[in-house]
Amino acid sequence: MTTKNEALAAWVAEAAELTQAKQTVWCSGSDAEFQNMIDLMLAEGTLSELNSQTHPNCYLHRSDPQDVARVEHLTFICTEDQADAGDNNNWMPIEQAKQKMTDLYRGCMQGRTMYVIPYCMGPVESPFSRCGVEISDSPYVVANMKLMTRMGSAALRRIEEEDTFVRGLHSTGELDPERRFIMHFPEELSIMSYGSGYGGNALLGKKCHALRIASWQARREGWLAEHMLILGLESPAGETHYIAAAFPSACGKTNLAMLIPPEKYADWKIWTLGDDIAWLHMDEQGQLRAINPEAGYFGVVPGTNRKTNRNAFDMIKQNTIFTNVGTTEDNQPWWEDKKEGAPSTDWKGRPYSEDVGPAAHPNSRFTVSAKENRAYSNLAEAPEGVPISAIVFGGRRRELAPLVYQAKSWEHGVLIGASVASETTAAATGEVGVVRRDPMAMKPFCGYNFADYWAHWLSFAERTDKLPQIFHVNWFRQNDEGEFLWPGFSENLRVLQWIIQRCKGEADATETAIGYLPVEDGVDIADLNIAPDVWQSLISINDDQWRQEMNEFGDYLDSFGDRLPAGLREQHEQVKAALG
Ligand code: SAT
Ligand code: MN
Repeated sequence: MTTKNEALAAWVAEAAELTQAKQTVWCSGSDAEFQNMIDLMLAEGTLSELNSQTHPNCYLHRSDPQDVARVEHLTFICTEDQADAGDNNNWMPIEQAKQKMTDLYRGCMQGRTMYVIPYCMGPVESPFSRCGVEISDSPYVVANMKLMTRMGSAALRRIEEEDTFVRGLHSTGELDPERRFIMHFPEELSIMSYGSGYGGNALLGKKCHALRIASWQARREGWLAEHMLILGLESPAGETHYIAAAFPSACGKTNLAMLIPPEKYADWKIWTLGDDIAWLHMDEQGQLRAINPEAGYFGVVPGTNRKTNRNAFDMIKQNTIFTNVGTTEDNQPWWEDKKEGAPSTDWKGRPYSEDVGPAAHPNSRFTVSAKENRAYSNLAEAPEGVPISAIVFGGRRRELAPLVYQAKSWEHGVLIGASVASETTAAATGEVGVVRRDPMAMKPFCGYNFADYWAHWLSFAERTDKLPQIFHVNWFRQNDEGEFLWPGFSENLRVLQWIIQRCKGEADATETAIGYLPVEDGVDIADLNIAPDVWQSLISINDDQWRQEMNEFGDYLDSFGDRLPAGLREQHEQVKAALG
């Protein structure tokens, strides 16, 4: 196979010449091709089969131990003008970045196969979808892209019709952290990635395209590319409301998107549309609609069990690629908090021993097609997407942020989104557990200056009066002993119910300086055994702490200088004034 698109053919030829690949293979996206990749990796030893009785079609990939997470310090946005990338991104001049990457790519695929992977982010028939082509020398990337995107011939046909696509060149290189870069060139819709085989660094359709490049495209074209799950909440009466929620990596987006209601609410239902990325467009009626550009899940494995996420737990029992988990004696995958079985081998392939570290890497992952999820919404493939009633922001905060609060307006909601801060997780290399600013959970993923991004968010208020309500949640409050104050997981349904009631104007709330909070009996917790003082602390705010927070946040906003939109500054002033 090749292509009738000349620009694509020329770029592929150029890459083959530069990398000196032994051969070029165009990926069709067929099941047979997927199986070929699996067989190839099994033969190479980069993949091993797991217990086929308990886990049919499940495989384990052990990555290089130094290549287990996104590398934010090696990720760059390269634009003509540095200010367009903003202080929120690492920046390198375009020519310098290209030179660096060209030097790395030169001859890097000698003796190797170069795969050309056409893909479509979003349903192939959706006007909101966008296509790309990833060139990679990694069969692991081909197999994962097959599970994570609409990959192959149908995407190529669309590319040939549209004549526009995002170009991503990837090589695993030597996996040397000193020779690893993830470069983005939003002005020319291209990505260059070298030296890592890890998900967010190597599956270029995901964070590189669907967030960093897409956020740039979205600003130009008047839509939003966000780090959000999408779920549908169906009431016993059969009424479904759709919610998009942004949390930083490894803060429970997958768990929330697949939530199984607690027993008391067994007649409610959550439908998954997406667990990581949402593309939001305004329709002709001024309603914000969302599609999930992805077709699979690249989820955090540790912590997944029958109780925390039964749907995921069952989903990953077949047709799943595991990366960096441990194994049991009978070769089943094993991870911390699985609550079943016992590890015998750790993620590095060594005999498991508690004192050497966890069996599964804390950022070990499963890759699986969304179709394997029994809660997959039948609207997940709808070209027009689903109407969004509420946007929810959240982070991991031991203290400060209450369980849930609602913005007073869209503009105030943008401020709330911009003020998201969260404890860091194992999803990126670096220290874990330190609070950092992560506006809209997009700190690692916004492909341009945050100040311009907030202005873009604010601009939606001028275009429609039907915008979703905006909320903030925090499932992670702790007491001094480090115990969680809120049970989380299934019980989060109760908070979602309050959110939808608020959207419908059916629930009372307490107005505070930071937004509307639930009244004492606003969220049904009667059967949850939460002490009254604990509940009070979950649904109230500490003015002193918030004054300090708003001062610190103000300094952060100041760091964006003149580019900061006046509307955001105003919102900040208002909250500060209300706190007194
Ligand atoms: O590594 S990924 O970017 O694919 C997952 C995540 O960190 O959210
Ligand atoms: Mn993510």
